[in-house]
Amino acid sequence: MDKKGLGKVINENASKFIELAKNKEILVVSHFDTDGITSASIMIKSLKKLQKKFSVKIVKSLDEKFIQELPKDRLIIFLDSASGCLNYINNAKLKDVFIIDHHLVSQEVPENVNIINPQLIDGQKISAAGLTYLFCKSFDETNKEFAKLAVLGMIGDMMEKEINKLNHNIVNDSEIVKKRGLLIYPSTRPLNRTLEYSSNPFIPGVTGNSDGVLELLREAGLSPENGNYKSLIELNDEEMTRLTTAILLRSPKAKHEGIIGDIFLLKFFNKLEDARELSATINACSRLGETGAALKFCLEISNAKKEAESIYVKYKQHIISGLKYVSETPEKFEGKGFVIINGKNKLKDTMAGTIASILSNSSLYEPGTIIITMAYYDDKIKVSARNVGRTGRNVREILSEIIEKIGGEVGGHEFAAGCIVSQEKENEFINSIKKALELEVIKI
Ligand SMILES: [Mn+2]
Repeated sequence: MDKKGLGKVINENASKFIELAKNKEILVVSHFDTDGITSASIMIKSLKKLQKKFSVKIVKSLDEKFIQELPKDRLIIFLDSASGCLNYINNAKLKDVFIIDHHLVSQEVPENVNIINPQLIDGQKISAAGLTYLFCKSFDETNKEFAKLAVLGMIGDMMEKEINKLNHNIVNDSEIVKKRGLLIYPSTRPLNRTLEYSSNPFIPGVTGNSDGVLELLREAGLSPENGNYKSLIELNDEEMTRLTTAILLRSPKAKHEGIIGDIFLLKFFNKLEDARELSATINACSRLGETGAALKFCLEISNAKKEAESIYVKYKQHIISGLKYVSETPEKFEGKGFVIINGKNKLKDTMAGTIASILSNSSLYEPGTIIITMAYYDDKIKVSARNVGRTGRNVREILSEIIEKIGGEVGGHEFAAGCIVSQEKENEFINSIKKALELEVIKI
């Protein structure tokens, strides 16, 4: 490939896409996470403006069968996906394919595939929603109005803490209001509610504990006015500092820099909302299998707000009860540098990974600690593994070695991986993982 800049690759692909779309129906395939859903929403809104005929599929992951069965007569555009499936696309004999993605490209790009992926260009960090936005803006400048969706995608993929020039320009296009402060969301709602449901960050003794919340607020010298607590964005500098100090006292391993940053506020359904909250709402809908609701919410279709919000409430309750279970269960083994929580049928399998992530982002454990959660589903066990602070041993490798011996499937990468084993192998798995994790410590 010759060395073209990302901007040029985007512009060239966009004109080619518009040309091919003249007499072909379009199929949009996108990933089910916040970045994928916002990418699809930007594309849907842009195609509607062009009065194009199209359909949309949202997927959790792509496999060979799915790609094999895609209609051959459509112009297919993959968003936030497909970079790892180039061989399948080649084998499926699809005609015109476009890919807008930022995941790793592991195979050669087939000739009929037009791909926009910074990994093939200059490695700039940008969400798929950001790329989709630039793509759609390149054929219609007025698509600038969708910049806020690109920002939600960026936040969904957790890229908002170090914003590079490319993303900075997208934020500027979006009319988003930035405010410096505590990164607890939603920053727009009464603090007592926000703190009670805060799982990112998880605050020991406060998250999921309404008495703990009131105690913390009292310590910070904050009291309700006319029965209501202020929201985070209504606090003055001094109140913000007092609250930050009170939270840091609860989580001694947390760092000041980690919990302070930019709060992003944007208009959604005509109300000023916290972008992190919107992103979490979209994520919750998808995680609970309601991708349609997630998409309608992003498209700001009336009724969709109520629906998405009620799914989100349910999701938060699952998280809080999962965290409660984890803190109380006797089925928890704490070794040196690792924790194994066996949720059996008490922890929902769809929440096991989320709970492991929350614990790994919390200040409950030292960086490098490995968190393993297990949950039953059907006759199998879903295992999730995370490293606290995204540092330390390669959990994917550790799981792979065990699975090789006892059978099952592994996925993920070095700091976030998972596997599936049969329930018959429960004890064998636990013994093997304990042995492997204890052994690793000795090696160091
Ligand atoms: Mn993504």
